[in-house]
Amino acid sequence: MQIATVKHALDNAPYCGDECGYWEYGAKTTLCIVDGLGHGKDAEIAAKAAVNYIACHRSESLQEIFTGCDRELRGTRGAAMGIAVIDEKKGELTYAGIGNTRVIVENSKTFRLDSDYGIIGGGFKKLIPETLAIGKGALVIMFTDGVEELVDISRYDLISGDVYELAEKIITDWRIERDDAAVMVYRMR
Ligand SMILES: [Mn+2]
Repeated sequence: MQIATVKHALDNAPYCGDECGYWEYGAKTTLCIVDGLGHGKDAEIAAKAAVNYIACHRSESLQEIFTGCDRELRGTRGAAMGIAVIDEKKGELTYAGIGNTRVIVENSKTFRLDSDYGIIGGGFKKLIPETLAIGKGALVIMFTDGVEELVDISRYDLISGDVYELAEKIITDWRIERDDAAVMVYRMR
């Protein structure tokens, strides 16, 4: 697999409230993107706590991870969070999210998957993971609301372009000037 993450803090601040994480183990890869509410140091504390929690609990189900992370982040600013689990052997991606982090899956067709309402650290009512079949060369692009929701990726070289260059282009062309921003791009081998 290829993977790239790019972050941009509002006003080039030393803290960034957006955070990404990824872990590969066997044929499975877990990707996460987290947006600590607002921006600045307290947003960064919440986002890092969420990524640390996922790192320690990634073998659990998405339901368990989201429930546990929600508990873990009580007392912080709270966060929006999206997690994609990719099983390369089965050719399957399962996504769940709470709040306004976003995911686009490009696999000859373009899919935008939905997140559910709520705040990690502030509670959520329901979490409905979605599973998609994906194949060789599939792209998964996850981003926070510091990037335009309707980002048009059709203008980029999605087949053979470098994932880091693609992440850079997306954040450069579609970043919103009033928030932190983060983009993660994954390409299946
Ligand atoms: Mn944000």
